[in-house]
Amino acid sequence: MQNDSVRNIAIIAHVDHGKTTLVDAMFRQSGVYGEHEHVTERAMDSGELERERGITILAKTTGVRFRGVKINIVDTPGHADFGGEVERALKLVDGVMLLVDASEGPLPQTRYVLMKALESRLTPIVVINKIDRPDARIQEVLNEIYDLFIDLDAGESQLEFPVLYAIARDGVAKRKPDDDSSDLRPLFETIVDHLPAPKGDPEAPLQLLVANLDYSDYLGRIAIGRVFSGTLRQGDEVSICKLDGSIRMTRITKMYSFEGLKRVEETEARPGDILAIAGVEGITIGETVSDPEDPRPLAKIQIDEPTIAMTFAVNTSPFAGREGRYVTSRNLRERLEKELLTNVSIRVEDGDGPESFRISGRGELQLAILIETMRRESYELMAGKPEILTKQVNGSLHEPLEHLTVDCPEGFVGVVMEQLGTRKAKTSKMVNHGSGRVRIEFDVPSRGLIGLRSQILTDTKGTAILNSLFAGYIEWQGEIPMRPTGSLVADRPGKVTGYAIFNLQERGEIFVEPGQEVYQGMIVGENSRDKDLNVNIVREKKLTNMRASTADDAIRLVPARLLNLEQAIEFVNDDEWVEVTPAAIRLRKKTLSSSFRK
Ligand SMILES: Nc1nc2c(ncn2[C@@H]2O[C@H](COP(=O)(O)OP(=O)(O)OP(=O)(O)O)[C@@H](O)[C@H]2O)c(=O)[nH]1
Ligand SMILES: [Mg+2]
Repeated sequence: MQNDSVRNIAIIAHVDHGKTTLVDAMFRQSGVYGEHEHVTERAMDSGELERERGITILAKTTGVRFRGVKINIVDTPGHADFGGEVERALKLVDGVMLLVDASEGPLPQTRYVLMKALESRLTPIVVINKIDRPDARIQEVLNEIYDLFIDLDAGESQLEFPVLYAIARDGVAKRKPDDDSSDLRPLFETIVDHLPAPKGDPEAPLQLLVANLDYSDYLGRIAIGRVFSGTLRQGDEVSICKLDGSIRMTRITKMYSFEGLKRVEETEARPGDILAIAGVEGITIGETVSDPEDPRPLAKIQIDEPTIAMTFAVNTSPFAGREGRYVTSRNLRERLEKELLTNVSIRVEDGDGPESFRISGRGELQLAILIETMRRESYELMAGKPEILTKQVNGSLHEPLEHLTVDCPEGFVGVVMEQLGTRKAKTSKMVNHGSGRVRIEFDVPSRGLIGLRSQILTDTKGTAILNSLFAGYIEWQGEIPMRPTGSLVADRPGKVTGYAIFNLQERGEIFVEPGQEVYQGMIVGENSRDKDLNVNIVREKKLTNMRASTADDAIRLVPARLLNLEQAIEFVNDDEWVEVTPAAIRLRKKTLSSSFRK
C-alpha cells in the first residue's frame, strides 16, 4: 500500500553547494510565507552558530505542499564532519536531491553522501545548481556526476536519474540548461512524479523510527521520526522499544507535522508521514515507537565510526571560574551526556583522570563546534590536542586515511605538493581545468591534516580550497613531523606590556595584546625555534627621566596573532591545553610552573 499524498526527500551535497538556499526558494514558491511576512535568508539555518558561520550543522525537517502532495524535506549539512547527520536523515526519506555546484562539480562530500544514499537504495534526483556562475561548466559537471554514479556502482535504475539545472538563489529550476523556466515548478513536478510514494500498511502494527531529537521550552523534548507501518492517533497508548532492548509504555498526547517553519498539530499519522512527537520523556534516537500489544523494533541506525578524539578536562588554570558559570567535572559530565542524546556521531568516555573526558567524533570542526556551543552556554573547560584513532587490523597498526582535494592557482602547485609530501600524502590525480586553477587529489593519513588548512592557506595567500573525506584505514605511515616551532611561555603572572612585546616580537609571533592578563605557564606566542622559551611578557620599562607611558605608546608593535578556537586546537602540542571560557580562548602548558617542566 502506498501513501500517494506524501513524498519524503533529503537534500544532500558538498558544503556550500546551495542546499539551504534551495529550501528557501521552495518555501517562497509554495506559499509558506504570508504576503507581508519578513523572509530571512537561509531560514532553515536557525542555530546561532549556523547563522554566524553560514553553514548548516544540524539536519532539519520541513514540509511544503505542491498540487495537494505534502513534500517533507530534510535539509542536511554538507561539511564532512557532520556526515552523521546525513546518515541519520537518510533514514527518513525515500529519495534524495543531489545538488552539485555547476562550477565546482562533485567534491569529496558529494561522493560520500551519494554513496550513503545509493547504499540505502534511495531514488536520486540530480540538481546542477548555480548555473548562473560565470565559470559554470554544466556539461562537464554532468559527465563527472555520471562517472561518480558509475564509480559508486549505482544500479541500472539509479543511473536513470532526472537532471535539473538550477539557480537556487533566484528560485529557478530548468529541465534543459537553456529553457525558459522562471520558477521551481519543474523541480516540484520531478519530485512528485519521479520519487516513489512511501509504502507501508496502515492496518499493520505501528512502527515509527525516531531519527532526530529537538527541544522546545514549551513542549519539552521532541522526537522526530517517520511512520513505517500502522497508524498513530493522538492519545494512543504505545510501546517504546528502547535501545537497550527494554519496552516502555506511554501515551502520545501531542504530535505535529512540518509546514514550512511551523509545526501543525495532527491527530492521525499514516505510513510515510514524518512527525514530531512531544512529551515522551527519555526517548532517544534509534528507538521505535510501536504497538503496545505487539512491539516491533526497527533496525538500529548504524553510522560510521569516529576517527578523531580529544580530551576535555576541568579548567585548572589560575583564572578558572572567573568567566564561566559551569566549571566542575559534574557540570561537564552532565553536559556531555546531554550531547550524546542528540549527537549520534560522537562518543564520550572517561579520560585518564577523574576530571577529564575523552570525546571522539568525525573531525576537528565537529568537536570545535561542540566546544564553542558549550562556551556560549557558560561552560569552562580545557581541550587537548586532537589525536587520530588508530586500530589493529590483522595484527598490525592501521590509521585513518583521508581523500583530500586541493584546488589552487597553478602557481602554487609546487608549495602545495611540498607541504603534502612531508605529511606522507600520495597524489592520486591532478586535473587542470584550464581556468588557471588546478585540482589535485591526494590520499593522506588523517594525522597529516591537522594544522594543514591554516598552513596551506598561508602558503597560497588564502587562495586554496581544501576538502577532505574519510577513506578507510591504511597501515601506519610512520612519523609525520608536527609543528616545527616551540611556544613562548609567560614565566610570571601580570599584565602584558607593549614594552615586553616589543622586545620579544623578533623571537616569533605574539598571541597577546598589551594590557591582557596572563598567568605563569600561559602560552603568549609561537617561538620560531623548535623549543619552548620562557619569557617575561609583563616587563615594565625601567623608569628613566622620560615618562614610561608615553614611550610605550611610541613603540611599534606587530599586531598580535589572535587565535580563534579552531586555530588554537590546531596549534597545541601534547603537553599543552586550550583553555576555553565564555570570555576567552587561552593556550597554556599542561604544567604551569617552568621549574617542573622538563
Ligand atoms: N551564484 C549562485 N550562488 C548561489 C546559488 N545558490 C546558492 N548560492 C550561494 O551559495 C552559498 C551557500 O549556500 P547555502 O544554501 O548555505 O549552501 P548549503 O549547501 O546549504 O551549505 P551547507 O549547509 O553548509 O553545506 C550562499 O552564499 C548562497 O547565496 C545559485 O544558484 N547561484
Ligand atoms: Mg545548508
